[in-house]
Amino acid sequence: MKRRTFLATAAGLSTVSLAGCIGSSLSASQYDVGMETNAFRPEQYTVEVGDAVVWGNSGSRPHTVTAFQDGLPEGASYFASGGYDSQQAADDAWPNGGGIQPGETYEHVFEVAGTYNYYCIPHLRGGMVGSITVEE
Ligand SMILES: [Cu+2]
Repeated sequence: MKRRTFLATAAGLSTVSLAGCIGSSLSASQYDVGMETNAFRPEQYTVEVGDAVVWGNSGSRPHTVTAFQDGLPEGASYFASGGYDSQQAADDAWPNGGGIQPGETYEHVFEVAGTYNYYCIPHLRGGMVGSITVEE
């Protein structure tokens, strides 16, 4: 019993010290598109059909990857961090769901060619938008 308590406390302490670090522990090799203050970097990214894109929160605040439903390529499936199947559902869930925390990643595999526009729910007004181009 005592040991469990000690371990739980130690885990709590290490979480606090990590949160105190500047930035996240992600390295640029762990993701394709970074998420920083009010920006996806790079804002435009190109892959081929069947490729996965990995977004990584390299900043210090939670972000989302949320597709704009309008203009999705025909036959493409909707995508959003948190796994929502519509833009409305993703918007409704925020801020209780869909967040990608600093140091976390989100991945989506693109099966249909075309251009996909997406945004970050809390930072849309700050201009945090991006696009993925999927080539045949
Ligand atoms: Cu954001």
